[in-house]
Amino acid sequence: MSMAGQPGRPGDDGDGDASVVVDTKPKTKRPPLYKVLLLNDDYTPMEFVVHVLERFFGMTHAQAFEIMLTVHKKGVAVVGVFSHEIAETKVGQVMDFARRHQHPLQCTMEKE
Ligand code: TYC
Repeated sequence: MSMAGQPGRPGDDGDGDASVVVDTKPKTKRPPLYKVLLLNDDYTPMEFVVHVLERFFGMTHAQAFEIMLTVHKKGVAVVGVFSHEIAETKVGQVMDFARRHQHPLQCTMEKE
């Protein structure tokens, strides 16, 4: 008995010609985003953290102070979300700046 005219599998329109045109969606994927996190410690001065947030994350003084306080109270906060390359650059800038000023401030990134 012929199976023509009885579609079942994806791409099989049942006309018996074994069509392979299945995937018509453009499969472009958005690049993953990364959260940049600032960690609390007992030694880095609050004003230094505020300055870091203004300087490297474009925050106003008020925004920077608020985020700094969140980190101080909660232990960690997301300070921005970026592409992998930009996130890596920000983390590097913060870590380098903190090291040059001999503060133990830690900045990391994680996939969103
Ligand atoms: N806890 C620090 C202090 O009391 C301030 C601080 C805030 C440090 C945020 C790091 O990411 C940080 N001086």
